[in-house]
Amino acid sequence: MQDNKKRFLALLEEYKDKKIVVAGHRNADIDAVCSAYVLSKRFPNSIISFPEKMDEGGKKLSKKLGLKWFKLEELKKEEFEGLVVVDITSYTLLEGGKGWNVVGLIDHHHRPEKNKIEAIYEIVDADCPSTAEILAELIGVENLDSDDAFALACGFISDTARFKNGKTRTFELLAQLLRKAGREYLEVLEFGEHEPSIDVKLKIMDGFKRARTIVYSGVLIATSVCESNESSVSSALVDVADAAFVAKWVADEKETRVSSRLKKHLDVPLNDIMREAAESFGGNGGGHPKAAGGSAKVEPSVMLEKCVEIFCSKLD
Ligand SMILES: [Mn+2]
Repeated sequence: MQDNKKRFLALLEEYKDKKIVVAGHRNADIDAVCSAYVLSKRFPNSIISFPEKMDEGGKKLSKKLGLKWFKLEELKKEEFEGLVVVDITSYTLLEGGKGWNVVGLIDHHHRPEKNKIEAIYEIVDADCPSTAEILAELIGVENLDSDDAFALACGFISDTARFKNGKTRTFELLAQLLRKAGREYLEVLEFGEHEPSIDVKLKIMDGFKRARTIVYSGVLIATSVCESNESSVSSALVDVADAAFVAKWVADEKETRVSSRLKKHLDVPLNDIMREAAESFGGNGGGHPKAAGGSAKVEPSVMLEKCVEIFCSKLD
């Protein structure tokens, strides 16, 4: 963290007054939104940008914060000194970021081999449950205003999946953030954990109906195929199963995307499994040990079979 702090201060020092863009990943989630919001306030001449659209939780929080953002595809990189990216480590979820001068990267994902975003100041802590927590630590809760503290607390709740993971430090910082925000936990929970719409809930129920199960070595694995909301289906399935792999066919790209989740008691790194599965078909994969994803240009059933095969091989 010390080195990260040094790099963060150097980034601030060099770019504080420059015209920069703070950007998060495609389908920006609560952690990406709160991180971009709080970081952008440290750079008074910055604007916030995301590629395409946000996810539902990200949308709700950004509305609450009154966050203004631009589509990355619509910005002209020549008009800015550079890009600072948050909550993202590879270009897979930031295609439009290619060719930009990336001056900073603040993130909590494992650095991938392929498609890696390289920045002048790289501030990465793959052991940290959220980018929000990295920022709370780097900026210091005492230097945040109540809106910043509220926003980051939402990121803590969201990226720990309501504290399914987290460290002692996570809880210490969260208590400080709540105090600083002047809010009760339940008020923050409303924005930190987005209640899915009926539509999404129906998709989740559908995912359960189509689920197939495998018991291997005492571990219950569930797979399913859905038309959308694969990460919500995957998260819901793993409330019951020990591991879930949910595939979606993306017709435009002629590829399968898989979202996977793992129960806390299992110590098999899903990000490695997803990377291996996707790369075996020439695709990309990665993420976190308990929540990961991957995509490759093969049929959903083929990709799911590969994920399960690799997963089971790690259980032996
Ligand atoms: Mn995150």
